[in-house]
Amino acid sequence: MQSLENIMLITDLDGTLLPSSKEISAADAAAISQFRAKGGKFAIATGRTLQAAQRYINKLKPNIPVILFNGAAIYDPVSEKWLYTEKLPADAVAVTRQVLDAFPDVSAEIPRTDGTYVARMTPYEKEHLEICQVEPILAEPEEIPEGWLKVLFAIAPERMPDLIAYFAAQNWDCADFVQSEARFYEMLPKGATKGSALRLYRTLCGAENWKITAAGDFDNDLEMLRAADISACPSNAQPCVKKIVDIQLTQSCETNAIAELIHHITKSLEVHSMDEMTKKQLQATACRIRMGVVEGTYHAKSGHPGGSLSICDTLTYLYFAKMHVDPKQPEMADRDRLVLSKGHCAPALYSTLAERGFFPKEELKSLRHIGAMLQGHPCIHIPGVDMSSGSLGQGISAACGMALAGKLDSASYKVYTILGDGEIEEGQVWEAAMFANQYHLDNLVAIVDNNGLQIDGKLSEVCSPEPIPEKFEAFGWHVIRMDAHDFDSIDAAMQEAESIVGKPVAIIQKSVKGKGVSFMENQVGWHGKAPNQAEYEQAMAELTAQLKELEG
Ligand SMILES: Cc1ncc(C[n+]2csc(CCOP(=O)(O)OP(=O)(O)O)c2C)c(N)n1
Ligand SMILES: [Mg+2]
Repeated sequence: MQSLENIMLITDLDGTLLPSSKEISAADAAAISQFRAKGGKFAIATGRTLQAAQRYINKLKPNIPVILFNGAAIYDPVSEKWLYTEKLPADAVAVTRQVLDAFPDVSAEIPRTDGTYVARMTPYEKEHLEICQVEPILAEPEEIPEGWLKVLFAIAPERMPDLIAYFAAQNWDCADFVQSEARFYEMLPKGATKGSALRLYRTLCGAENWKITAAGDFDNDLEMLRAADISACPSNAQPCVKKIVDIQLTQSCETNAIAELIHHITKSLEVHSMDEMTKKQLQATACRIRMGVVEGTYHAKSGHPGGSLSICDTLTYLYFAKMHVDPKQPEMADRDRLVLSKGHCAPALYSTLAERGFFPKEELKSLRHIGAMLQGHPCIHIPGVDMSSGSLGQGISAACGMALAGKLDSASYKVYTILGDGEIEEGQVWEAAMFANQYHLDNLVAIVDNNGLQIDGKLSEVCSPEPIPEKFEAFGWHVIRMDAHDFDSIDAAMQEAESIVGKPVAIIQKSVKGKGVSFMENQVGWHGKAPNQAEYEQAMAELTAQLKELEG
């Protein structure tokens, strides 16, 4: 069991952790307490004031700062200090006055760090204060000192559309406006959301390297869910929330959804990290696969060694530690599939398949020879090759089709596809990305080999597709960053990919083109050129030395 040291869970209160009774269930409380006891970092992110959240803070004992006022403040309950507050501008007074005048049935609650002010008491506001157990200070907007953290307007749910339409017609620019519950409409400091607070949180609270899981159910949680590494929602969440999260919990806020989420988090960490022995074996296998790449391209007197060498560790992990394949039954129906979308890197795929036993290694020496089995780009007739490829951009589309077929057949297999970072300049890739999102292809993992080089130059100079992670995120994918030459990183990324439900996964792997052969590393000249005899001998000598060290 991995420690929960760098694992953070931040949850919304109302509608996510809190059921309609507003009492935290014993099951949720126990799960949170165990999570903290194992070193996990627990926080809440709520639209509530400190006063209104205090009893939950007392009960749950967050061991890290919490987000209050819908993101307008970060408060440390351990030191009892405000770490950050964002306040409304002076114009908020006039806005509040105008709304109170236009809607005789609306109330306005104005929290400051020193307490909660209420301008006009209504039955809805009264009920809210009672639920939150807050003692208000009654005052007219003009009498309330500045330092307003937000304004919460409460109105009957059936009147909410009128209130929203009124705000929309005014087009006020001095603040942001969001509905946070059926009865509540909030005016917040511009740009302050639970998401902006969570992004700030990473630097302010030393959370840069923490893996953050966020849970929420409502519109005002969307930004926070997007800013987290993993996002989850209870089954009662709004459709717009369900659409963007990584994990849709089966339980609702009434039936211990957070306990379910904590179980999910701890379970996903139970998969122990790879032992040193396994890692060394994989490193040695990757080294032998690299030798096959050099062997193949040398004998072919052509081919693509650079981009082949950058994916050898990933292919090794997939074929030797992850994918369900059987070299004796290459067409087994429930096998996991791999589509090498960057088909020019066939030497790496062939070498991996040969190493795994799909065909004799001897075949590598006839790579690209007339009449030989192994042609310059993957061909579906070769044992172990799941799709012909080579025309950049097409492989991912084929992979989407396979994944959709898997879904329609309720099949258990996963589909992996490897793309080049230059390849994703092709528009077709983004059509496929859109499609995978549309059909929730969570059985599809696209790995982008981000080696920074294209056919004849740096991506940044040819046509940059950066920022790659953000682009996939914008297309609705769950994104994982990976170091392509570190098996711990590969292992963690692939396990995370496995845990994602409802979304396709993009793994952006930082890699070195030509990895493993010193004079080929990061050299664009080795994109599509074979080594001559002297270069072949040097490359093989280097890889043999690496292998000896790993096996020694
Ligand atoms: C549609 C299409 N256009 C052009 C090519 C020629 N081509 C082969 S590889 C390559 C560059 C690909 O760069 P990248 O995807 O970054 O590959 P890697 O660096 O991984 O080798 C190009 C333009 C092709 N195979 N298909
Ligand atoms: Mg590249």
